[in-house]
Amino acid sequence: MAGKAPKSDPVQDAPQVGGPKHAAAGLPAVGHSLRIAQQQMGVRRTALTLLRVNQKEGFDCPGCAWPEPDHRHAAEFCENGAKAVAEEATLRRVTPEFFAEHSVADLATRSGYWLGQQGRLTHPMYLAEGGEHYEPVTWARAFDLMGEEFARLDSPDEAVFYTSGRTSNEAAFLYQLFARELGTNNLPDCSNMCHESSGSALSETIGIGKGSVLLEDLYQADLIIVAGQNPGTNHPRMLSALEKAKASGAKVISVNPLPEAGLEKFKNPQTAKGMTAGAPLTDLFLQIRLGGDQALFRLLNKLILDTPDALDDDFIAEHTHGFEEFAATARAADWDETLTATGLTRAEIEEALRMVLASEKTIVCWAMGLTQHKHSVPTIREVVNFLLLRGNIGRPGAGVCPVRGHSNVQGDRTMGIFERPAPAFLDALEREFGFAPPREHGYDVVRAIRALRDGEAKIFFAMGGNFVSASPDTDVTEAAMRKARLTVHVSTKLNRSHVVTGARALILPTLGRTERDLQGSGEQFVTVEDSMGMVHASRGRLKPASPQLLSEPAIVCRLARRVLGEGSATPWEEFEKDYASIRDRIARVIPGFEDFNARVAHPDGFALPHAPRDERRFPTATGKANFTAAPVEFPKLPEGRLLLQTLRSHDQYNTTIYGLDDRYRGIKNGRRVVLVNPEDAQGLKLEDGDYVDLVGEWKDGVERRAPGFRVVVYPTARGCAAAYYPETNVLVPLDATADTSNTPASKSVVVRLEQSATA
Ligand SMILES: Nc1nc2c(c(=O)[nH]1)N[C@H]1C(S)=C(S)[C@@H](COP(=O)(O)OP(=O)(O)OC[C@H]3O[C@@H](n4cnc5c(=O)[nH]c(N)nc54)[C@H](O)[C@@H]3O)O[C@H]1N2
Ligand SMILES: Nc1nc2c(c(=O)[nH]1)N[C@H]1C(S)=C(S)[C@@H](COP(=O)(O)OP(=O)(O)OC[C@H]3O[C@@H](n4cnc5c(=O)[nH]c(N)nc54)[C@H](O)[C@@H]3O)O[C@H]1N2
Ligand SMILES: [Mo]
Repeated sequence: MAGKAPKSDPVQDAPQVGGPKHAAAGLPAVGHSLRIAQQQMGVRRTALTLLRVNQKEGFDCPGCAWPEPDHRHAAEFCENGAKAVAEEATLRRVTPEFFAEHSVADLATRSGYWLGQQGRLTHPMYLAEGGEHYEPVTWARAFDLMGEEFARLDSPDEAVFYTSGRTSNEAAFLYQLFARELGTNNLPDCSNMCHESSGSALSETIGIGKGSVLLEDLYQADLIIVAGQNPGTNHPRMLSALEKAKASGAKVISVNPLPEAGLEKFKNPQTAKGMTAGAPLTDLFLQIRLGGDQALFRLLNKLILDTPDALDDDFIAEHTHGFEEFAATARAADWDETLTATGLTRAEIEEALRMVLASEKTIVCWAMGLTQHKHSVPTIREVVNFLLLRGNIGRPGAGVCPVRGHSNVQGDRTMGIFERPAPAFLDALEREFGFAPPREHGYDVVRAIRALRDGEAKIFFAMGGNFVSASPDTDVTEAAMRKARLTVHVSTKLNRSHVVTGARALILPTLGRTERDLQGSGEQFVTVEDSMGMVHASRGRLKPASPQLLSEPAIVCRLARRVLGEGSATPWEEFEKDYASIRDRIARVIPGFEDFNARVAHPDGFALPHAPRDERRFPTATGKANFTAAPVEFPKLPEGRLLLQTLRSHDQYNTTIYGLDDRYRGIKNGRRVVLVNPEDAQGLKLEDGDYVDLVGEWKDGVERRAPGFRVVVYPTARGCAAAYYPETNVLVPLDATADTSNTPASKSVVVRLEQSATA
C-alpha cells in the first residue's frame, strides 16, 4: 500500500499493555523497521535507500547524532534510523489538491500522527489573511510576500529565526549570516530545549560546550556511566559501541528512574551471535528518582574525597581551579539527604563507589534525563567535578559524553546558530563579510514565545522542526504564534506548526537528506557534524519528492537577495550555485575548518579540534578546568502528587509519530498512557487501566490539564511518573525552566491525577 495515506484520522488511542521487555534490537527490530519502511516506500526503494544510510558515499542518517564507526556494516543504521529515513523517502504526497480538500480549520483538528502520515510536501503554499485554505504560490510570489512583511518591520529584532537540528552546516551558516546581515541575533534553536544545559555547564567548566570523547575512547574505557538516557530507543547504534566496550572489559552503570530495555540487554542485529544471545549491558542499575542526579554525584564526590589515594593530585594541581572551595562543600554532603533525593539504598551507592574507584578510565554519557530539570546546569557541573577528581578528562578512555539528539544539532551551533554568539565569532563574520553584526543577544526559544505573545516579535521563520508541538505550554505557545503577522516554515512534512499560524502563513517545501541536490554548478553535497565533533559529507541520491522543491541553502540565498537587496555585498547567487563556495567562507570564519573543502573530501571526514581532549588545555575564564560548588537541589513533592517526566516512545521522532506502540515498554496501540509506580498507584487508589486527567501544579496557579490518560502500573521509581511528549507539553509551564540555560524543565512537572471524565 505504499503511496496511500490513511484517509481518516487513525488515532484510536486504545492502549494495550503487556509489561516491559528486557532486551532491545535484534531480529524483531529489523523486521519491524523493514515493514514500516516498505509501507512508506515500497520494496525496491526501501532496499536502495537503506543501503546508503551512513555509508561513505551515502547520506548521513537523519535519525540521531551518534557517530559512524570506521568499519561500517552494510546496514549501518538501526530500526529507528530506518523509520526516520522512511518518513522522508515516503512515496506519499501532500499536494495542492490535498490543501483544497482540507481547510486549515479541519487540519487543526487532526492528530500530529495523521498530519505526518500524509506524506511529503510538494508545492510552496500560502495562507492569506482571513483565508480558509492554503493555496499554491510560485516561489517568486512567496519571496515577494516575505519581502513585503520584512519591509514592514520597525526593527530586525521583530523577526525570529528558529532552526531544528537537521539543517546542514552549509544551510545553517547562510541562515545565521542572513539573520545577522538583517540585524538580529534572534536565532533560537531546538538545542534551547535539548542540550543547552550541557553547553552551559561544559563551557563554564571545561571551556567548550561539546563532549570530549571519540568512539575509540568508549572502547577503551573501564567504566561507562549512562545517566538519563534511553539509547535502546533514541541512539540504538550506541548499544553496539557499549557492547564492544564491554567485550574489552568495560563495566556499565545505568542511572535512570526507568529500567530501559536497551540498557538491560542488547541483541546486536549486525552480528550472528547478537541475533540470538543478547548480552546484558548494565552491570549496575541505579533506579534513581527524577532530579536526584546532582545529589548522587555530590555524595560520590564526597566519598572519593574521603578515600585515601583516590584523587589525581597532579591533574588537580596542574589543570584545575577551585578545588578547595568545591572540596569543602562536597565533604558536607549528607547520606540521608542523598538517599531521600535519589531513592537509592546505601548499598547501591557503595557498590557504585567501588566500581568508580576500580576504574582508571571513566566516561559519563547523558541526555535529556540530565538536561531538562530546573537544576540541570549544576547537575552537569557536578558530573564534571566527578570526572575532574580522578583526572578523567583529556586522556584516552575517559571524559564527558553528552549524547546529542538531532543529526546536525551540534554542527548548527558550530555554524553560529546561537542567540548569544561569542564576540570572536562576530568579529570573524565582520572581517569576512564587511558588515557590522548585531552584538546584543537575541531570543532563545522561551524568550521568542514570550516576544510573540507580547507582540514584540512579528515574523516567525522556521528552518525545519515543529515549533508549536515541540515547545512547552502548548496553549500559550499556540496563542503566541497566532499573534504573528507572518509565520513561515521550511519543511519536508506537514505538521501542526503549519496549521497554527500567524495572520499570513507560508509553507516552503524543501529537499531532505536522501534527495539529490542539483544546482547551477552541478550536483551538490552538504556536511554535518556528529555528537563527537566529526565532520563529514552527506549526499542524497533519490529523485526529489517533487520538482518544485528548493534546497535549504537555495531558499536562504533567494530570501536574502529579496530582503537585503543591494544592501548586501554577500555573493548569495554564487553560494546557491556552488556549495563549495560556502565552505570556503566557513573555512575562513570558523576555527577548525581550515582547508574545509579538501579535508571533507576524505571519506571519513575529519575531527574538529577540542582543546581539553587533544591537549588537556581548558579555554575557560581561569585558563583551567573549573571545579564548581553549588548547593544540592532536588524536586520536593507535595503530598499526593507525582513528578512527571515527559519522554519519547519507541515509535516517534520528537514530534513525528511513526506508530502508536512503545514495544520495549510493552505498550501497544496508544500514546495517552501514564506510567505509575505500583505503590504510588495503590496510595492514590488507582488501578492499572483506570483513566485519569494529568493536572499540572505550578506556582502561577494556572490549571494545566491533559485529559484522558490510561494508568499503566509500571516499575518506575517511587513518586516518578512518565508520559509521552508532545501530548504532555500542555503541562510544562513556559516559565518553568532550567537556571542559566533556560531549557524547559520537561522532566520534572508536578502533577496530580484526577479520575477522568473522558475515559
Ligand atoms: N528514535 C528516536 N531517536 C531519537 C529521538 C526520537 O524522538 N526518536 N530524539 C532525538 C533527540 S532530539 C534527542 S535530544 C535524543 C533524546 O534521547 P533521550 O534523552 O534518551 O530521550 P528521552 O525519551 O527524553 O529519555 C530520557 C531518559 O532519561 C531518563 N530520565 C528522565 N529524567 C531523569 C532524571 O532525572 N535522572 C536520570 N538519571 N534519568 C532520567 C528517562 O527515564 C529516559 O530513559 O534522542 C534523539 N534520537
Ligand atoms: N515535553 C517535552 N518537550 C520537548 C522534549 C521533551 O523531551 N519533552 N524534547 C525537546 C527536544 S530534545 C527537541 S530536540 C525538540 C525538537 O523540536 P523540533 O526539532 O522543532 O521538532 P521535530 O519533531 O524534530 O521536527 C519535525 C519536523 O521537521 C521537519 N523536517 C524533517 N526533516 C527536515 C529537513 O531535512 N529539512 C527541513 N527544513 N525540515 C525537516 C518536518 O516537517 C517535521 O515535521 O523538542 C523538545 N521538546
Ligand atoms: Mo533534542
